[in-house]
Amino acid sequence: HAAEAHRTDLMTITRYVLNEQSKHPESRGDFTILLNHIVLGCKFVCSAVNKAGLAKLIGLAGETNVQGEEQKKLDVLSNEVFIKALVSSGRTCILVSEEDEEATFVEPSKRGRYCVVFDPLDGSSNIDCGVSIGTIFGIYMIKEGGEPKLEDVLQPGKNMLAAGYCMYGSSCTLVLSTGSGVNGFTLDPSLGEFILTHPDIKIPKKGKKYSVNEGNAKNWDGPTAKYVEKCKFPKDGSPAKSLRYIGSMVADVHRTLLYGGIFLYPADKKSPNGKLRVLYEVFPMSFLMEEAGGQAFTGKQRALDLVPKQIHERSPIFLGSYDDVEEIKALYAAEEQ
Ligand code: P6P
Repeated sequence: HAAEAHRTDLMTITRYVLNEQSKHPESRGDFTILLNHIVLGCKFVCSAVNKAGLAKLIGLAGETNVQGEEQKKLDVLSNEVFIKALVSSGRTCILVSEEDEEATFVEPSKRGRYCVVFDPLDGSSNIDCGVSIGTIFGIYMIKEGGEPKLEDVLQPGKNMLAAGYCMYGSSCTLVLSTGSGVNGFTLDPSLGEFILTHPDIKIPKKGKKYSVNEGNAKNWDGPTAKYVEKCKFPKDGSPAKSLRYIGSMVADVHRTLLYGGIFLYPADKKSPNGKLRVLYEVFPMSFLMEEAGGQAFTGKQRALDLVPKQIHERSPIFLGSYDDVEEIKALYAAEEQ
């Protein structure tokens, strides 16, 4: 009967969030409404990504985004969808998107207490070859009442109330944490609902895979070079780690979360702060890793302790299995001495 009950007692993401809300009797349901609008955005992008090949949505839009990268039509579409969904929720006051140079301050009549930072379609350079891509998001509460200010989105990642990603691949999987563990939901297209498929995800304490762009090896600093060398030629006779690198952060992080191991985007001589963006790549993934029992390190400090100064600033990042990140922390600490 348990299996039967499981099949008929569908735990959807909406029910899950409502359950979480019921733990906070004082809450007015705003957070639930906000998350429902994020979920709506993910469903729309999932459908657009799946049709992209057919609908000729791929291919360059001819514009370039603030990062100076060729903007593909799906980028433009996804960004617009999320901005509109978040504003229409009536629960947000500041939005930061990877696609927009400036933060969006929501008009007063539609304002709420939450700030959302997001990358609407991370890894989009992989769209044309069918590699999994994804939406990454993080949610802050505005610091104090009154006029929303840029400082409200320049908070350390540890102040996030929730973070998650939606991966558009062979299936559409939304991984979410609201601060009490990590849960994975898979879209059932026939229902149009995200169903709980990965309850209470915990990352293995140690993994057998490392994930880094080896093409940057000539520019790595000492500790990173030493760590990768150790992965390939372990001194203690343990087996070498396997290299798995997709080049799409959501896909690389999702595999690391489920199978264990470590994902690295280090600083290098060309880019002293690495490549990944603090607010909407490093923080949400670090939040999830810590909630799943892993950890996230910048080379200098715990990633979630970082206080950003600009909304598009970058940071090196090492995240994944607790013991694996511990090893690279020790190499950076030794470098300090
Ligand atoms: P590289 C994709 O463009 C992205 O922003 C992340 O999704 C991914 O982890 C990283 O860049 C890949 O960068 O330099 O290895 O191609």
